[in-house]
Amino acid sequence: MKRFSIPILVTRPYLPPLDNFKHGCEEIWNNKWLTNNGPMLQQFQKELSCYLGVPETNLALFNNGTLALELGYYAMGLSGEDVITTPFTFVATSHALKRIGANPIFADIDPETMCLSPEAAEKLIPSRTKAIVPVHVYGNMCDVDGFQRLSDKYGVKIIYDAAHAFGVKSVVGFGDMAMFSFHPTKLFHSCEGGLLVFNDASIQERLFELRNFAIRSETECVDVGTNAKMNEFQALMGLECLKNMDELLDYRQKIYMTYEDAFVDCSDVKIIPCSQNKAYVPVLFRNFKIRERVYAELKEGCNVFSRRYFYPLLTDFEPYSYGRGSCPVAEDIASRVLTLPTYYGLPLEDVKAIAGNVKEIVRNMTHERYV
Ligand code: T4K
Repeated sequence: MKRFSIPILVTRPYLPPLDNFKHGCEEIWNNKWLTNNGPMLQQFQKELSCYLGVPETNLALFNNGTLALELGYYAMGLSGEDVITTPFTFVATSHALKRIGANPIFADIDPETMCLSPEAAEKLIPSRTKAIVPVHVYGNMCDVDGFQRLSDKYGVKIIYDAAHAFGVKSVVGFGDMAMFSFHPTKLFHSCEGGLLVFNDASIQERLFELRNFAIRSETECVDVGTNAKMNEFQALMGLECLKNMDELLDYRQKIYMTYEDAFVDCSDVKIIPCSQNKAYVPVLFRNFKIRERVYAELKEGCNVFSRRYFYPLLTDFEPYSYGRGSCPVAEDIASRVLTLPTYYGLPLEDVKAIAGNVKEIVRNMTHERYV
C-alpha cells in the first residue's frame, strides 16, 4: 500500500493566481469599500447572473450558505411551520430550519440518487406542511419533476439545498428557491459564501434587507434581520474562481473517471454515479465494518483523509431526537458510504494509488474472513 508523505485531504480549495487576487485587492484599496454591498459584490452578482442565465433580480449573495438558507427559509414564511427534508445531508440544511423555529420532518431518500424521495415525502405531507427542502446531494439532481408535482398538488413550496450543485446548470430554475454554497470545500468558492436563486423577484429586496439587519433606511428597521453580508474580499475570490470554472469542472471529471476505471474490476467497491460537477467521489461498501476499516486504514496507514459524508444521519443528532428505523434507505447508505479525495490539482497518479489502497484494504479483509 502506498503511504503518502504529506496528508491527502478529502478536499483542498482552488486558489486563483495570486497576482490576479493582488490586483483585485488594489482595487479594493482604492475603493476604500470593504463590505455592505460594495462594487466587487455587485460585479460578482452580475457575473453569476450571466453564468447561471438567471436575471440579476432573482439572485442574492450572502456571507455563507447556512445564513443564506436561514434567511431564504425565513423570507418564504417557514417560521413555525412543518417542513419535510432529508436526513442524508449536512447539518446546515436542518439547523437553518430549526433556527427560524420551523420543524424539520425527515423522509427517506432514493437509493440511486441519494436525494430525498418525492414518494417518501408525499407520505408525510400532513395539512400543516408548508414546504419541502430536498438536497441535490453530491451535486446529483433530485427528482425535480416529482417535487413539482407535489408542489402543484398540495401547494407546498419547494426550496432546494443546492449547496453541492454549483456547476450543474440543469438544476437552476426548479422550485421556488435554491441555495448554492461557496465554502472552500466546494469545487467553486468565495472563501465563504452563499447564493440564493429564486423565482419571485419581488423577494429580492426583502432578502437584501434581512442580510443587513433588516434596516430599510437611516431611520427604519423593519424586522429582526441579521448580518449576512458578503464582503469585498469574498466577492473578489468568487470572481477570480469563476474565471476558471471550466477547468475546475474538467479536472473533477478526470479524477472521477480515474476512480471509476480503478474500481471497475472490484465488485466490493461501488462508485456512486454523480452528475456533471463531480463535486464528490462517494463510494459504497458492502457493510459498515468494511467502510469503517477502509476509513481508518486510509487515515492511519496511508495518510489519506477520506470523509464519511453523510454519517451520522441528521436523525441521529441530538437536536433532532428522531427515532431509528424511520428512514431505512438513508440509514443503510450512511453506514456504508465514504467520500474519497477529489480536488483541482490532485495528481491522477495519486488518485490511482488511493483507489489501489482502498481495493487492497477491502481485499485483505475478505481474505481475513473478517466480513
Ligand atoms: N447544505 C449542505 C448540503 C452542505 O453540505 C453545506 C455545507 C451547507 C448547506 C452549508 O453551507 P456553508 O454554510 O458551509 O456555505 C464541510 C464544510 O464546512 C461545509 O461547508 C460543507 N457543507 C460540508 C459538507 O463539509 P467539514 O466539517 O467536513 O469541513 P472541514 O473543515 O473538516 O474541511 C474538510 C476538508 O477540507 C479538511 O480535510 C480540510 C480541507 N480544507 C478545508 C478548508 C475550510 C482545506 O484544505 N482548506 C480549507 O480552507 O464541513
